[in-house]
Amino acid sequence: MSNDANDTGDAEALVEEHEQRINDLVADVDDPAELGDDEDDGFSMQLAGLELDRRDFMKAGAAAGVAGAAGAFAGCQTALPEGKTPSDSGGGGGGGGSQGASASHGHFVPPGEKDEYYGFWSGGHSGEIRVIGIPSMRELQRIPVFNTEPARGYGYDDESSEMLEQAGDYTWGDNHHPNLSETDGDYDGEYLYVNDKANGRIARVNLKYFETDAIVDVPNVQCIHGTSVLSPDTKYVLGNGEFRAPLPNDGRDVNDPEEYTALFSAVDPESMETAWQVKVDGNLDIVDTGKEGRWAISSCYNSEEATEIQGMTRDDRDYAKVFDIPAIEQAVEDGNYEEVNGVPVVDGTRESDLNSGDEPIVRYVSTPKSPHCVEVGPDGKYAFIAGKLSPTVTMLDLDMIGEVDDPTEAVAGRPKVGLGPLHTTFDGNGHAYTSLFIDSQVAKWDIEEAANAELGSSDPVIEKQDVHYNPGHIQALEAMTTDPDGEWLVSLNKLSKDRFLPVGPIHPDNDQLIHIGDGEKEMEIVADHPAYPEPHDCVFAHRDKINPATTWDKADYEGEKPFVTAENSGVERTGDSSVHVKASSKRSEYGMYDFTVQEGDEVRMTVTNVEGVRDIIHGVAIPEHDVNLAVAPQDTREVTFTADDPGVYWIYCTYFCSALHLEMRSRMIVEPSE
Ligand code: K7E
Ligand code: CUA
Repeated sequence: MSNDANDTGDAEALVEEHEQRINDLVADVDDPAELGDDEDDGFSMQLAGLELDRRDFMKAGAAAGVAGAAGAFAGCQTALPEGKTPSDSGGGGGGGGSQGASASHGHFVPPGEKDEYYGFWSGGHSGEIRVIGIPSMRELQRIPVFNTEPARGYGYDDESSEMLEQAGDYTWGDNHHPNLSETDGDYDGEYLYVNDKANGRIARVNLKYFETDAIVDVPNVQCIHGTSVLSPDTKYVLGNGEFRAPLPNDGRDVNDPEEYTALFSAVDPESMETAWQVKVDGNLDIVDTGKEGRWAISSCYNSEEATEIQGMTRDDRDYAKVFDIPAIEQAVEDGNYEEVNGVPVVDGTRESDLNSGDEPIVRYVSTPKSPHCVEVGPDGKYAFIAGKLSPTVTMLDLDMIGEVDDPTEAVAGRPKVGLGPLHTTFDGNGHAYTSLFIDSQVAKWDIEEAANAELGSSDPVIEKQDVHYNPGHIQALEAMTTDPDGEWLVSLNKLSKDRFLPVGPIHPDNDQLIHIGDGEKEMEIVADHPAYPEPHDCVFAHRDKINPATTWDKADYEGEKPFVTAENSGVERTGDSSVHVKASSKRSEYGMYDFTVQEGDEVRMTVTNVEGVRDIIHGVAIPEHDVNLAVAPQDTREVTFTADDPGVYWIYCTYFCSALHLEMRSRMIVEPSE
């Protein structure tokens, strides 16, 4: 591509080429034979000769955004909610715009009032979890997970930096799928688990403190993509190792596709250790589980098992894989595994012994090529597998999957919903909502009607809502429980293009709040919400199910760290070149006005916030030593550093804690060694 921004010729050619590629892929898949016996549905012809309609502009717009020529299409694609003028949506952004639209569906939360739902957003390659109130869409908190975060001292105090170090010592992660722990199929408010696609890790966030408390670097996998807790009681946290690689991946066999494999991993939610893994054919993408603890369903692409990207979309079919969890546990118990890097690895490839009998540990269900997401509906009857390159969603009957000889007989429906279906969510009232990446729409459809209709029929589709632009995940209130709440749906749109004030070439995403009610009325977009790149998924829990602490509970760290008061503040020499500095903190002073150490000392510093009042945080910053703590009421934090340079250093508090906050200081004196 040319560097000249005005030279759009190349950009247009790129767009065209990109579009052509999508068309080829989509058209490839649309063999009506795969979609049932209804030869008259005619949609393969329709797709082969796509007319130039709105969705083409959407599609071109998506590609053009990538090619840097979005402006050329901007005028064609803004479909505003009824009754809205462009200035309504353009001027408001978050706050003002929200207020204006609230007249219709009360998502505006007045000052002093609270949201009804917690939303937990993955932060993508920012590595964090974001807590956003629903329906206001106000950002309430950020929970650092795979990243460091100065405002919370995360990655600066000893405990969190050691945790990050032990989990591979990477400086970032790419989290996509936040999952709340469950008891009896409902959120229990204890933990949130999230993947790191970039480095093959799974982390746990403690929801008492909204803080990451464990990270496991899952052995033998490069990348964990799909992640789900096993319903109904969080027996495991399951992770899809997406990328195929030789096992073990030690430099041998790099050119031997036969030796490449993908691994499905189960992590114990308490010990956060990898319990077992299953070797499978094809790549693993997204996973969800049935509601009864038996089935986990993963989407899979690259059944071709190509080691180069072109080969991965060669064939027309891929699979969904259905893991029989108790059968896998039995295989592990029977010793039917090979141990690799300390983890039992069970062979779940199609040809394996464990898959040859009547009760295979992994069932391979043929689907149209390159499916994307799997979501299981609230009643646990169907798994919904979005087609991505096929305009359909495949419904897999989980009551039947264990009963039939040929697992494709468990395909209960395959509605044609639109182009680029990626993710599906539920209102608990019999409707499914599927995001359409290419069409830039959300399609609402009737689940039972889809089960009764011919495969490939678009009759079950009730309504489509334009979104702005190109949605990935969509999520409705408590949609992953057995009892979704309906009312609100968020479409996590990858591109915002013209929806916000321009802020340079890297745009925010656009999370749109859509009113769905109980699903009986039309969908209505009520707010645009810019999102810092790049969230993928989110999960919503009613506020009654989450019970965060407002101050720390000393008992949670007793025996591990001291509780430092003004009385026991001071310096203690612990070795020839090591000291332990203990300091309390309260409004607005530390436990000592100064302390002295020797040049070259390793300083372990322990700071307790003795306040009993919520929201009074004290920070500890030591200039030129990279020291930064954030200590909440009743909490103790520790940091270890070396005092290398003689001199005087003013320690100060980083949280504005009182009128005398600026006076909250102490002095570290580093004496030169003789
Ligand atoms: Cu569709 Cu990683 Cu869930 Cu992104 S994945 S969109
Ligand atoms: Cu303590 Cu400011």
